[in-house]
Amino acid sequence: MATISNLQRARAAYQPKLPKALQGPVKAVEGAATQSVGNQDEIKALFPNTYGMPVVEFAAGEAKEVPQFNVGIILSGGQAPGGHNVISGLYDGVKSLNRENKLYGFLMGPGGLVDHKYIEFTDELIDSYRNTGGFDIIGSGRTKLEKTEQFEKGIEILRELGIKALVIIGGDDSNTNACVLAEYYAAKKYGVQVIGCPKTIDGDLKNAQIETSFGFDTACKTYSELIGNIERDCNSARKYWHFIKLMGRSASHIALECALQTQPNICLISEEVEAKAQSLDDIVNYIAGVVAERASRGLNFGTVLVPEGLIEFVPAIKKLIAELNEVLTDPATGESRVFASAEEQITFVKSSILPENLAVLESLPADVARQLCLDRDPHGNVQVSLIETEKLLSKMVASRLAAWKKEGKYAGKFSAQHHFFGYEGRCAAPSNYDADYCYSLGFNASRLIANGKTGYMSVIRNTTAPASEWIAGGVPITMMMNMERRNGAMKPVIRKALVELDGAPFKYFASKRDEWARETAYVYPGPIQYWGPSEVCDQTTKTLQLEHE
Ligand code: FBP
Repeated sequence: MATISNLQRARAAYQPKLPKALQGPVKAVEGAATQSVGNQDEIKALFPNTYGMPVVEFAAGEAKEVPQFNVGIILSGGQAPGGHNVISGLYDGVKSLNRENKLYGFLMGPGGLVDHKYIEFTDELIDSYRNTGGFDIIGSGRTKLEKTEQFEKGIEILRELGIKALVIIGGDDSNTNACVLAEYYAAKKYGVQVIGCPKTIDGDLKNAQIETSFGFDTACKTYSELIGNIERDCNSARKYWHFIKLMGRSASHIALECALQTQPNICLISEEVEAKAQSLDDIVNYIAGVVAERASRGLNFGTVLVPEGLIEFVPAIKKLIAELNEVLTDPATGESRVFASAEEQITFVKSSILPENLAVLESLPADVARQLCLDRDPHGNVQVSLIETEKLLSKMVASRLAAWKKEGKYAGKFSAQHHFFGYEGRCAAPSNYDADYCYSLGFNASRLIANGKTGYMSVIRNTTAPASEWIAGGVPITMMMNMERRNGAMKPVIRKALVELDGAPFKYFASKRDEWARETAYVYPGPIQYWGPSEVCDQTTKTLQLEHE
């Protein structure tokens, strides 16, 4: 057990705010029947028991006696600030309905359910994790919960512990699996409800019903603090170009939000690269052009933000990755093919893909090509966080500038520093926004459970308003689904939200970026503040503010 810091001790006393509707007894107000966002017939056929359910909103209701029940919770996937507050909110919510209710946590992710590894939460344990970052209270994992055998192993322990409902905290893939599990248990009439909760620092689990995934706010503020510090160093020494890669897997929400907060010289947006069908060469020319223009005015320094997933969005590389995903999946089992060695896997890949994709693969630096051919996460995603795009780009920019120098087009100095911010922000102590939002999501889940809901995501909306005006309720997960090709087959999945090029956050950025490239217009946001003026402590992300304007 780590020693408790003074900040953690002081922060433990913070009582997260709840929406007004959740401050007393609630009644569920149900809307009309819903439809999935795409492929309605297929999704309906796959989810006959959980399709079409209404959106639910909680309003003040009458106090009712609720029979004793137990709940289980799982943290799934990458860490995101606020996970402990979802658990403490759920714990307080469940206990407020009946002090005898119990909350169990399955250890190290969905695998804990399958392997029957769990703990029971106590007041003491919960109190020592309130308003802290991390997922270490029970740990997290990326085991995919998708097979009948796993669901059956799960029901054994759920029955043994008398668990009536399971809350799964995860991103789009984990919530998709939560929905499949809800459907399975409903079809089998096992009497166990499943509720999802929107987590991911990536910010890509959002739609008409979900304003933001939790953790995005704190992670972006943490990265922006670091970027601001680098910008200030950069503007003090005036001798380096800093290439900063930011996590976010596919979507560029984190890079965009950090750009809005810190006003760097360059921020690449993967979705724009794809929409404009840009090649790596186009991107390198753009960066080198900005470097050369600033150099012509004696400014041999700057900052470049690079979204983690960039490489996947360069159309030629995207085609290559799509084919790699196909050939690396065994069509008989739908699982990843198994090879005796990495070399055998690479040889197999090279002999199986189309000549034009092989040419793209071979044009990439050897380490990047190798990375693309090898590791996948359990959901079949390329592990983009392992690809050093920031170094790849700066190397290519350096050689472009050297060529321009020979041609007499450039006479500056180019010296690069590299950074990758990802893990630095995922376990930060939650901002006031995430502390309140997560606590509310967890507390709200207890009300969805008490109202007998299954296959729902816990949802809190209107979060740019003061917390008391937030709207609490639930949305059927099937409503967010469509069919997409995954690992060589069509699968029902929650649609991932990428940066919208006609959305307000990107449009604002696009209107400013030329000025930010030329001028040194840096903003230094400083560290997250927990106490002090509201305009310093309680601001939501710029993304959310612009989306709500
Ligand atoms: P989740 O979507 O599971 O929340 O994870 C997000 C993320 O942090 C990505 O930004 C990153 O690409 C990935 O996890 C890294 O995964 P790992 O923790 O397994 O290295």
